[in-house]
Amino acid sequence: MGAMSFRRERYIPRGGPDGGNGGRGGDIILVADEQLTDLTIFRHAVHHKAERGQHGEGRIRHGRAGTDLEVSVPPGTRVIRDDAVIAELDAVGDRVRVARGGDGGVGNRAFRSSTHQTPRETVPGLPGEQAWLTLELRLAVDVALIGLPNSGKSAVLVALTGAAATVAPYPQSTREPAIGPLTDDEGHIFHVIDLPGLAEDGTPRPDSRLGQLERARLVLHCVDAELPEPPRERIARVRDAVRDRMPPGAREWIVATRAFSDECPDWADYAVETELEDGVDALRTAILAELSGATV
Ligand SMILES: Nc1nc2c(ncn2[C@@H]2O[C@H](COP(=O)(O)OP(=O)(O)OP(=O)(O)O)[C@@H](O)[C@H]2O)c(=O)[nH]1
Ligand SMILES: [Mg+2]
Repeated sequence: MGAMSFRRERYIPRGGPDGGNGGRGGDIILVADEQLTDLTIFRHAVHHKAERGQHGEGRIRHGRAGTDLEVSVPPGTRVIRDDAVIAELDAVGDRVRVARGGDGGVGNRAFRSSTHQTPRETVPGLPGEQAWLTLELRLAVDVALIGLPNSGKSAVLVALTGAAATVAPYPQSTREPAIGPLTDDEGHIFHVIDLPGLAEDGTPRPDSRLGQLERARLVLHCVDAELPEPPRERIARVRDAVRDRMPPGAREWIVATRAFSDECPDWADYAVETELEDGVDALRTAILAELSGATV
């Protein structure tokens, strides 16, 4: 708030206008904090309010600005306002201002001029911005497994990472994405995600979570080497389905499943026989080399 005040001092019988300006209110800033891994704290603390600015006072004392309020969120948080994504805080330390503090008021001293010696005008401070935000935690994803139903995505995830995922001899056995970790020699953890969601004909199912693909740096496209239908046609079908969601710059490797590594088909980059654990170590080593190289 601005202040209205006139200077009153003993030997200055008619002091000039001296009301200072009010301080502006604090902003609300979201900060990606590595200590957090989920959004559960927001279940208990829904409302966040930054400090208000201090009032201006006489003797041209301007009010102090309100302190900004920093709210910690886990890295990977996506901020949505009015159905639009306004920010993604992916890296530790990423920050975004989500609400501005209101401007402080203007004190009467600001209105003085040669013809206007005793201004009584003040402008009150404005309220700060209020916003309802939707926070969505996007899982950390480095490697995504995609492919037609029953192509061995879950089997490859389990073989590579030891994740507890459902592997079953019928299509669409996996409904929810499953995640497993891969750790390199220096202790960096990479996340491999099994992304089900394509129907038999390669079109995305309505409940597909393929949007998670957007964050992958490496896509492992699993293709069953034993099926009679030409693999290149199946590959093209899956590529058509995910084309819009392929992250720019991500690499795609074709992984033939139910195939031995020393007989890798010419349409594939790698071949694995997950039941016999053949080719799995070589694939894991190649993935880590690709990802570790990319982080330097
Ligand atoms: N022998 C052998 N069996 C495999 C291999 N890969 C997958 N399978 C089997 O094929 C079946 C399907 O594998 P999943 O890993 O469940 O396939 P998926 O792509 O996850 O399938 P959905 O989740 O249904 O889309 C399971 O019975 C696996 O054990 C492989 O390399 N060798
Ligand atoms: Mg599966």
